[in-house]
Amino acid sequence: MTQGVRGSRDFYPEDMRMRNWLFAHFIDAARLHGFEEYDAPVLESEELYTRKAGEEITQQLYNFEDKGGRAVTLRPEMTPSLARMVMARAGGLPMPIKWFSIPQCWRYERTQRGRGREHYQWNVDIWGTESIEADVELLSVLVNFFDAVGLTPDDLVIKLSSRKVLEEVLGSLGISGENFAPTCIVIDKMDKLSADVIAEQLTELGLSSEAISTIQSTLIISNFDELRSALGEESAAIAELASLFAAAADYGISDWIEFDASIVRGLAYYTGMVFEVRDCAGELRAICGGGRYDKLLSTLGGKDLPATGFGFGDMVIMELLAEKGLLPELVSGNDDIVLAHSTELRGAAMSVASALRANGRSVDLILEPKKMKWTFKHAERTGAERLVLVMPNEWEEGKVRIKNLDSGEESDVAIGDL
Ligand code: 4HU
Repeated sequence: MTQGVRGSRDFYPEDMRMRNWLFAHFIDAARLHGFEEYDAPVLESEELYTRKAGEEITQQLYNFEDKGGRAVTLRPEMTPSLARMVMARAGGLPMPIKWFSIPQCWRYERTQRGRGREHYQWNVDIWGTESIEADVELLSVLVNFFDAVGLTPDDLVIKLSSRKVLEEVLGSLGISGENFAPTCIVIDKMDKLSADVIAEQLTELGLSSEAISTIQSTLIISNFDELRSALGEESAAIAELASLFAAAADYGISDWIEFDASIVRGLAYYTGMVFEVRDCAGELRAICGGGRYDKLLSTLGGKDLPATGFGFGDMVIMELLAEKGLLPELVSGNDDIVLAHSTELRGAAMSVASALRANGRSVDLILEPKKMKWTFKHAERTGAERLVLVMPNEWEEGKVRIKNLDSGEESDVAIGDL
């Protein structure tokens, strides 16, 4: 028996209806904020992801050698492809750019099996502006999406901080430069690994026990005023976060957002705002995450451009929506089902179907002899609006019998009036 590739999913029509429903909401929220869609190949050069900070995403590449000996990989995330596209047109793109995409991304994890190895990840990014308004615009896109699918601040929280918080704390301890990103990657794993293991990994990065305890006492701050006392009024991180919260208030989305110093995210390239969305019950993994990454292009050999964005996977959100009873009942929703009463009328049924289709109706023409009973069941199952019956006496008068499946009303309609 032929099986699909391990960890990959098939989408049957009922799955595809649900996926398209979700993606339509992704697309709507982005379009409502003036974002344009882009795409890139799922296969990329492995070197696009050679970052040495110890990120999970670069340790789990679904990579291989192609027939020309090139090291390639299925993309694990979209941001480097986007960076490559922006860099290739550097100077030629009118900034800022606001782009979104819903790429399939792949991972090949070395640890447990039976876990998903692909997902679709809605990506929304703004390039070319350092303004905090761009970061808040992204949060507005998210809130707009959550609103549209029926989620509220009782269900979800956007936990937010800035990498500059940790940068300032570590800077005051004399830690800066190349150890910063690896330190963030370790800190991101704090809710998965024990305090001992975290301390061990931070020690390996050269942090003193004093530094480690300072980090720990900073990360438990979940109140912005407390952070302000800890970092002081002169802090650039404080100024940035204060203007972010002020902008969020103007957007009317403050109820969704909570400061949390423990948010650092597990990607090496973040430089400013970082956030993730968690379910309030605390049962699920992060629903989405993102942040500002102003220095990514120089790591790829280009000239830096400020950028901010988020990635939003299709799996955890579907779990949450199912749990909250917010998934719709979807049917194929054809407009008309056309049935020939007998074999002699099959040609007539084809011409009726063509006439309806020419008028923009979606028509499911029954392709082989079927009983009325089967056809009614089929109509109900597929959620059709009308049943169009091609019957001998009516056809002779140039008419078809149309039954409205909602109201049960029946009428004979002239072919010319279809
Ligand atoms: C990730 C990347 C690619 C595929 C999957 Br499933 N997950 C990281 O969350």
